[in-house]
Amino acid sequence: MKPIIIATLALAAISCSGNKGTGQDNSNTAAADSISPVAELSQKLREAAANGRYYYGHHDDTAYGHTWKYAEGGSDVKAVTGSYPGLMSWDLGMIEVDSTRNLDGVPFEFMAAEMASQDARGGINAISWHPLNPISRGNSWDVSASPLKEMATNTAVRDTLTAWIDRAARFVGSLKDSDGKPLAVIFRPWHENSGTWFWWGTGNSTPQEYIDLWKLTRERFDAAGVDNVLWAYSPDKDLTPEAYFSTYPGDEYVDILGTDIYHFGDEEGVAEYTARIKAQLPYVAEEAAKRGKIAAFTETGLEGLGVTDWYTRVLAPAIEGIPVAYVCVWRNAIESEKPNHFYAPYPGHPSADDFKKYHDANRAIFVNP
Ligand code: BMA
Repeated sequence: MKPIIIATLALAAISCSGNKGTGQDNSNTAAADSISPVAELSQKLREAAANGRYYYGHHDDTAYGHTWKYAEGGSDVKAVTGSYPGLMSWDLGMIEVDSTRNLDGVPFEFMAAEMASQDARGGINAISWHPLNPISRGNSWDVSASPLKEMATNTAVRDTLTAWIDRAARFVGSLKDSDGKPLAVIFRPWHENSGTWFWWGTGNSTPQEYIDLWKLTRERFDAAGVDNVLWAYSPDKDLTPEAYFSTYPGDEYVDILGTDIYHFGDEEGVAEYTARIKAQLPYVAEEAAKRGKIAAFTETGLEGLGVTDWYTRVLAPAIEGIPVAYVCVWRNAIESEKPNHFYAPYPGHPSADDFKKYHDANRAIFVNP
């Protein structure tokens, strides 16, 4: 149940890429062997933010891209920049029903292997979860039933959720690095709960019901002995600090304070997106610092990158000076399935040159192949 708090940090002695690989930030690795994997992960994130840098993240980066699926060495980010993202994000949706593949078709076995590879190159892995609705069995966006309103009184709902959380815990707890040692990851369940679109979100649960879900999740992971996790809390945009913290499970349950804010509407949406970031991310970072936590921009992006210099002209200036440890954009779906659903450029896209500049500016952390 204890959050990871590192009281004193020997920042200079700890490398962003630990002792695991050939990431761009390799420096001194002497301290890395003596601490637990999760403490090492915490230190990597803290050191990045303390140095004015952050891990660049991309969801499902090596699973598929705009024009390919499961190709050895495949990554749209690498194809454009020469580097893998410093952070890779993955999703557990469908693990709750023992599926071998997640909701976007990614085999869990593949995912586990890719996480080990990402770790070996000095990178980081973060995991979200879009589970089914435990009452309707529709997807995460199915709000026709509100399980959290029933969790306290309906034992069937509670038992289902508990079993589902246990399956997630089993997978997360089983993750190993390339040496067979426990692999530390960021786990970000029940995200964007301030929005109304998920069954665990606003309108489908009270703040207390949501907090109880978090507590149940932590209790089950802890009971299963899963200790390779940094826990990330990530409500959505347009929140006052009071609203942000109204569903906060508590410092003893959370290691990373995050937020999800997307850019909508290409050029005409630039000002609104920037304003949303500047209204929320600074207080998230300040509160994280006060509480001894890590701050992160847990999800963002502009679908389809209709602003071709989005990375250097919109994202980079918007987050300048805000000490977040990572910034993660969402997935590049395969063109034949969702043609405009991509958040990182692919080779030949008009924003590819700008993304290379963003990579070369050396603020965002990528890792070498
Ligand atoms: C959404 C979209 C969906 C996807 C879901 C979970 O934002 O990308 O296509 O199924 O995330 O990854």
